[in-house]
Amino acid sequence: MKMGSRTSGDALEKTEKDDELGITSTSGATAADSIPTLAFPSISTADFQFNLEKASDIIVEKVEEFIGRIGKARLVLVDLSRGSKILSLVKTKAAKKNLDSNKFFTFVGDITQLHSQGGLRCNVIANAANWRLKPGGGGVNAAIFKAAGTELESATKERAVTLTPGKTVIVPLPSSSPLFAKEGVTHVIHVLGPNMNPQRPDCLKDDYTQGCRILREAYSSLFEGFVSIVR
Ligand code: AR6
Repeated sequence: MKMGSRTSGDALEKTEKDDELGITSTSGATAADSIPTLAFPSISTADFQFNLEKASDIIVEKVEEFIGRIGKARLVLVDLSRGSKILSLVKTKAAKKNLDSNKFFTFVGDITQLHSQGGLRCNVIANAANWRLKPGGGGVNAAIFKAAGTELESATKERAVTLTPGKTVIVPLPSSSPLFAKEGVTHVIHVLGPNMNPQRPDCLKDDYTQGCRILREAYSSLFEGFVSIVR
């Protein structure tokens, strides 16, 4: 199989160097490069230990709710490994609902290197943040702050200093940030999801009524934020 080509059994997943429109300009840029795209990790499902079945239901439900409002733009759920359980659950559930795979798909790669390593240009990326909006802590938060340099930290501080679960903050990335220069990321949207991990602040102690409500709120706010950027 040619790398990056779509396969029928894998219709909702794209891989490296995917040139889905098949149009390449003389500069090497593809038409897909200019499509506004939000890449987002699965909020709360690793360090925050949120149930994967429930999270995948919510991701698909929220994508379905917003897909009609994003025009030509795209939503892409990203995870690091091919064996990602959350990607496979979401892919299966999205296919069952016949969600348009040009507008929503899953992608295996590092969210901080989607363009340089994966050939997928995403102008907006989401971060699974912590409540203090600080670098470090592991997971995707540590990776994004590291890749974006100190520019993201200062730009974040100008917008907010803390976040409550279910809320987001949109941070325009200065063009001096390496993530802007190398990857073409113009905005980072920090999202604080519900926490089910007793070792982390605000643990919901297995209260999935609250947890699901907060995760829904988080995705609504994330997708609203993206809509406001692309509008
Ligand atoms: N690229 C793409 N996906 C990633 C990357 C990456 N570089 N790194 C991790 N993931 P997590 P949470 C996936 O734990 O559960 C932090 O310490 C990962 O496989 O980053 O919301 C913060 O400071 C998983 O699918 O976020 C918070 O305190 C998804 O990203 C806390 O963790 C989210 O995993 C937030 O926990």
